Amino acid sequence: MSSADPLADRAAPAVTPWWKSAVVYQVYPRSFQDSDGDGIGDLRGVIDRLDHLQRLGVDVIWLSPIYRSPQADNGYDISDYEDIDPVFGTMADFDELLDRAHARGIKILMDLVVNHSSDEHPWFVESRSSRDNPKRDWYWWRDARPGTIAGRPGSEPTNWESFFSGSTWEFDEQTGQYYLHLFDRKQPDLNWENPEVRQAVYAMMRRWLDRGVDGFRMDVINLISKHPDLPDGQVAEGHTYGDGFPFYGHGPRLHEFLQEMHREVFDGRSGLLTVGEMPGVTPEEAVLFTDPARRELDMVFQFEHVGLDHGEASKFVHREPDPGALAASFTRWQDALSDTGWNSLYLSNHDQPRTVSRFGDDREFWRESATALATILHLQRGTPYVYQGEELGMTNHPFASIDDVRDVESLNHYREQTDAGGVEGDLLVGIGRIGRDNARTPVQWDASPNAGFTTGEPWTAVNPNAALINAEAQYGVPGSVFEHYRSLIRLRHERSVVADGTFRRVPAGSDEVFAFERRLDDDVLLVVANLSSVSRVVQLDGGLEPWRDASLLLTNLPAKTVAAAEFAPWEARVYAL
Ligand code: TEU
Repeated sequence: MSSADPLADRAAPAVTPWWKSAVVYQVYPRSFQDSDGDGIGDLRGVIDRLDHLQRLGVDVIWLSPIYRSPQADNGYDISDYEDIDPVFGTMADFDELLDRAHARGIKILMDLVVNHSSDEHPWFVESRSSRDNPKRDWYWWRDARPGTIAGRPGSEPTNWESFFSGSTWEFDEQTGQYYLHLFDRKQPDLNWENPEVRQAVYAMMRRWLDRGVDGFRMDVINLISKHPDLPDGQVAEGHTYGDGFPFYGHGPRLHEFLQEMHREVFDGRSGLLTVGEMPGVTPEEAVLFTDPARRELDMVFQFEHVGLDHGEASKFVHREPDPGALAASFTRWQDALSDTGWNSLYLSNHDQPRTVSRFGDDREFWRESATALATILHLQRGTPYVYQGEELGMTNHPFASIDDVRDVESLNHYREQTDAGGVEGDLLVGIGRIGRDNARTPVQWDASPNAGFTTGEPWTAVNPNAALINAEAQYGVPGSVFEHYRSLIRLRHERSVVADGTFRRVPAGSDEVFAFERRLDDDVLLVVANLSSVSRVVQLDGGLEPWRDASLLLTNLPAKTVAAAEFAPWEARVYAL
């Protein structure tokens, strides 16, 4: 940063922020625990399961949206930012959850979805009511492309493709204009150019903080600043629509908006956590967003490693990643944010397939791969996020028919592809492998009917392996996926080298062996994991010999001698000097 930069004078915080040694647990309330038998998880269900979270040892709950919503995108389409959807409970339930979590030393992070609202939000209802409504400019309204007839295919103001298939524009008959929706047509994009919009959002955020919440996970926050001219995007071969990302991703005013938000909402408050979800963010940009001196965000969710298996045409077309691609990607991010900024660490969330099915081997080495992946994630430098059920090794769901699919992204994709001649069997392969419904099957608590999730009819099917894979079967069982996660979380809390040490990848003779050293003064850890389903002889730079006197802090297989160079499939060892 040049010395002319006014921000350069601002001292970075002197104390280490609490979230550097914290682990966050994501609750997707709809699928976590149902308390009233309607088949949909709710806030009282979360309260009932706080014991599980405390036992696991997590510090923070990130609650996916529980606000009032038509549920077109399971709550990521909000019609009232300051009320609880009746399906999840009441504001009294929320306050009780907040109190009870706090009493156990667990913080609560709210999901903040302000790139767009629901089309049923009163702001949008007003905005669409007439061209001269005072809220017209709160959203992105545009005329049809010049020289075309409004409402016809091809007349959309830009050629951009929606994240959820089709155009990003929806024609509104009543006022004869189109509105922008980067996601579903029921999720119109808010116009952040309008200062009234920004102030309304900041005021809402302040009220949640005043209520006692501990921060926000900010949905697609890198999309809030659009290039005001909205230029057409490039159309890749075989695509109908253009790629608008260069014009709506990391737009010209993004840093300005985030700094303004920081001033208006977070200045003068402490103990909070902010994490921005940023599809398409590069390591260079991530450093800027998370440099404490710039006062934007604490950390971001990057997407590089969850895009490694996406094909050119779309995420539903599989691409086989190079061997070792996951470790290489993590290393790139560790290196990029080593001095300035901070990483968030995750393998899954409510938008991704299940970790062990995607990155591991859920057939032959289910337990081994689930625990190896957890080990390499949790022992990197950064703040780890656990997605509900990941700590149990939950797997992808065997979707047999499109009738089992619930997610708007998959259903829109299915509709678009069948219109173009695709057939169910073929489309289900992609949806089954990468679709978001995999992450949204109910949490498997025990071997009882519906896995203990509900006494009613679950809104989406329970995975048929629930009798084998469930929390009850793993509590207190040495070597279980759950107990392994517990040990990893405890390590982070107990050893400052895990939270604060430097990271250095150590070449180990194979791209699929992820070996790295963490170091804080004299405290040194070596993590070695075989991320493949074949045995490998590990050839560390300098060999394992220097570690002969080390202790094995943690393993996921019966311990061998410390210096044994042969690693079984998905074996992971953590050495301490
Ligand atoms: O997701 C944003 C996003 O870019 C993707 O992860 C998206 O879910 C999709 O899978 C891309 O193929 C966030 C939320 O996490 C997601 O649940 C919402 O549907 C979306 O924003 C819109 O709010």
